[in-house]
Amino acid sequence: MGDPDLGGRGAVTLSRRSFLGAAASALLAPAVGGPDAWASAARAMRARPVPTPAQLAWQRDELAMFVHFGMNTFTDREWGDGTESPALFDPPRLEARQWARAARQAGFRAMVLTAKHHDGFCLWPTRTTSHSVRSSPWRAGGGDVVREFVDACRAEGLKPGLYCSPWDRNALSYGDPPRYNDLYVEQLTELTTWYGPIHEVWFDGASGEGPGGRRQVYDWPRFWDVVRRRQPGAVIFSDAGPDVRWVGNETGSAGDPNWSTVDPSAVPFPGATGPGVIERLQHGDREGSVWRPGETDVSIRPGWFHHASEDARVRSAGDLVQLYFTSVGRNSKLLLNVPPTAEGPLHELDVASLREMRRELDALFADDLAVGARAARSATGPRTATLELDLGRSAEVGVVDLREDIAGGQSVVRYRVEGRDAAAWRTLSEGLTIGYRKLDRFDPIAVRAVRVTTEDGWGPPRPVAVGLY
Ligand code: FUL
Repeated sequence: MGDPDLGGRGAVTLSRRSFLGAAASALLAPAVGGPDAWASAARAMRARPVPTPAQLAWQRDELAMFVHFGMNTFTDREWGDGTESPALFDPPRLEARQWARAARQAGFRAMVLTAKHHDGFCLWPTRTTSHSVRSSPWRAGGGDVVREFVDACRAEGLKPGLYCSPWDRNALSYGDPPRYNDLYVEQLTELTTWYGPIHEVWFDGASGEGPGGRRQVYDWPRFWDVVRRRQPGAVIFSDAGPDVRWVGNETGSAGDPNWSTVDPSAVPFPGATGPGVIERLQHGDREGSVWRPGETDVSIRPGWFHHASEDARVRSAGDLVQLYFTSVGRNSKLLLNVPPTAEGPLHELDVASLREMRRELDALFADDLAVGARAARSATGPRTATLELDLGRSAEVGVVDLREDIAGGQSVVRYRVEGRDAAAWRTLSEGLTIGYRKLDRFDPIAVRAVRVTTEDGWGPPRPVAVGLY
């Protein structure tokens, strides 16, 4: 669907702060403080949507690795047409543990594998079709990539997720809605029952015609119901959620602002088009009645699958860091695709970029200047507040890291960050909404004090944790 562009990453700083504990140095809270103020703030938020535990865990993971691997890896294509011979699938050195190790070492916490792409070739020994690894020469037809993938994820402490394309260019029943939907439900059932806990199920919005131009009408409620019943702890991704929404492009850039709340009627089903759809996916809806945070999927290369011809076009670490800022740093989660080669492993160039991205992010977020700062907070109105941080010395700041405790919902509607060295306050950054995390980058400037103002919010001001780098 798209053309890659910017990028992001991130996970390390998450554990460095807790909202109610250490963040005392940097909490923007009701001035009158105390349990009463907190309770009334919580009451005011109660009517607003909040994340489920699965959505919350999904967001806090910050980084997931997308793994596009399958028939296209061997045919050097992006979209197969379903006529490919299973004989082509034969990676000589497939080692899913290498994928997972590279992901973990780069700070990723989850992975999503294309168990089936649009060409219909199944990476697991499904009972629904012979168009699968079972008919391939790989491991003499006895292999199961999905099994090796989930085992590798778990061995490296990562959460496995699966993508199973609804669009299937191999299935003869595609375009005969009840028949194909039955087949697809069976495939989903296998994937969600054979492999233990799956944390995300990814429903792609791409779709085309079946044999003779027939159109397939998907039974989305039925598909989602299979996942809900078999994997109640998983989040379901699609343009229309229901748990996590597509962010509207594949360039690695979430909207700014980006609300995790949506109006569910704006994008009623995956693949819905029309005026305003992309805009809604990008930005969510400040007044939205449903919690459906955006996931930013983008590839480390121009294509989703590995092509040797693109080996010189792997994103640089700097690019990946930028992607982190435009996804995680805009209240989204980054799903970064890193495609294995036809040999089996990830390409060394991709792994090197990931490693360097991790190093740069660790260095960037190593020293939080807000830790130990003297904090003074005051509520300035029913929905406004300020937090002033006195750093006690002059320090160069180039990144402001703001976070709301989204377990209670997304509250801040408008904020401003100002800094002062000797002279008057000057604006460092400003924005509309914060959410899980908002990262603002600007030319580094020397400051002794920083002031964060919530200029508007839903109900009484709630805490905002501040990091300065
Ligand atoms: C798109 C697909 O058509 C691409 O091949 C890729 O899988 C991407 C993540 O989603 O809709």
